[in-house]
Amino acid sequence: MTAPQPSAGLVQRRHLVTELPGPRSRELAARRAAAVSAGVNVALPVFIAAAGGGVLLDVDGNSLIDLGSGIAVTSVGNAAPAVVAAVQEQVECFTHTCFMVTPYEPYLAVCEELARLTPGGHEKRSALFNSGAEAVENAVKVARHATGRAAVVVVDHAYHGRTNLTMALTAAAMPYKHRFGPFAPEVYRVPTSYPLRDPPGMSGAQAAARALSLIERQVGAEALACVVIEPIQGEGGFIVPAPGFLPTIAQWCAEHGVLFVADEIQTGFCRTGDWFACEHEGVIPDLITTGKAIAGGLPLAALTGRAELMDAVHVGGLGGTYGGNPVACAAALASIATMREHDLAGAARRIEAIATPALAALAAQCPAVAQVRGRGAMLALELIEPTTAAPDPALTAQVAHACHRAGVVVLTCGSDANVIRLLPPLIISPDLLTEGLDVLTHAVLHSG
Ligand code: PLZ
Repeated sequence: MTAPQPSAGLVQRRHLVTELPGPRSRELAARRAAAVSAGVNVALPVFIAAAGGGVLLDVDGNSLIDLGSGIAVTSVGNAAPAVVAAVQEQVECFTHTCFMVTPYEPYLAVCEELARLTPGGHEKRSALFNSGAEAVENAVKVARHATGRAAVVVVDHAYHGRTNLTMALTAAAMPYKHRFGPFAPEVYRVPTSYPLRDPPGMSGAQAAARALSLIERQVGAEALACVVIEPIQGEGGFIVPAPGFLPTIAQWCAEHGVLFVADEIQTGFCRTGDWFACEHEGVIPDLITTGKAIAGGLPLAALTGRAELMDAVHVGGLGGTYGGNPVACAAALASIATMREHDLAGAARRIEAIATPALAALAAQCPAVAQVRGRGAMLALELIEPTTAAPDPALTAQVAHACHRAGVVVLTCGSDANVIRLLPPLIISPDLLTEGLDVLTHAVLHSG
């Protein structure tokens, strides 16, 4: 399978012409401080002028390797030619009508694709939104409406968004919840499966039993509308649950009339080597939220679910001014076509095949690397202080900064901010990926 061509004109290489951030970026950072809320953080204060394929070109002329995809969004590449063409074509026809006022076909076509691509052969319906958080909120609305129950269960290290309800679903106080309460009620949190930190040998089924016994004792199935869960946890640390954890939870949900909601906003659309991460263990969610990579960089998110649940909602109960904007839908159709035509799930598996041995070799040399984990092109290193095994957020920040200074964009994550995560565009060339991994390896070996 050939990779799609990155956008014309941007050479796919790392090339630094100034220190990072360069003078022009520093000027803009000063303007930023005077105009943008300090509450909006920036990982790397390098201002971007253009981007294409797997590189970011900054305002000083530096070309950086992108191993973050704008947090798992530009999986088809940045400014992917097919997305750019579809957006241009749509934007010249019309930019907005509001689907709730006068509808248009691209919205339908996206919902048809979601019905085809998401796990399970059952009849499905979708609704489109602007952001992942909005999709998750609507999943809870539908689950409560369809079941007539109020309680929602989430797990440790969960991340589901920054709106009031999704803050309640999100685990970490810092930075997401600190002094932003009170939070929505009827949200209950149980332990997840975290193989590195669970008792040695704990199976997925045992971790699920630990969670389910708490749910049964402290919530009760008859009060519970849904369990909301990321099949591989994103912001919380790229935590891959032990095999059996997700199927056991899903099975219990099915037996108790509780809806299993998969939040695949970060894992979905080929990132983990399948269209959706749930497929890896054959789990079929009742409701699934998607976003990020669905539209190749335009804001779009979706809630897809069993037809009888999604259609149970009263007419007018779901919606929003911009949800399923026609330009974002055109971008989504082009992104999905690109993923299908170029087998980007296979591309994610090939990225794993290149990156995992390199990261494992690094771990073998460096006792601070407690674990290499992830699946497909969603890979991570958890860093610890080797003598105490305590999480090492300071080392993690140093490693990320060293990569950034060298022109490689990596992100961090984890409830303890001690995980380096890799989310390269799925169309990244093997050479660029290998160069990025070399820079990361050097940064880990020379930090601390
Ligand atoms: N669910 C699983 O990963 C967004 C958040 C970045 P929105 N993750 C990146 C930040 O610090 O705000 C995310 C996710 C999962 C929901 C969301 C929320 O998606 O599009 O950011 O609202």
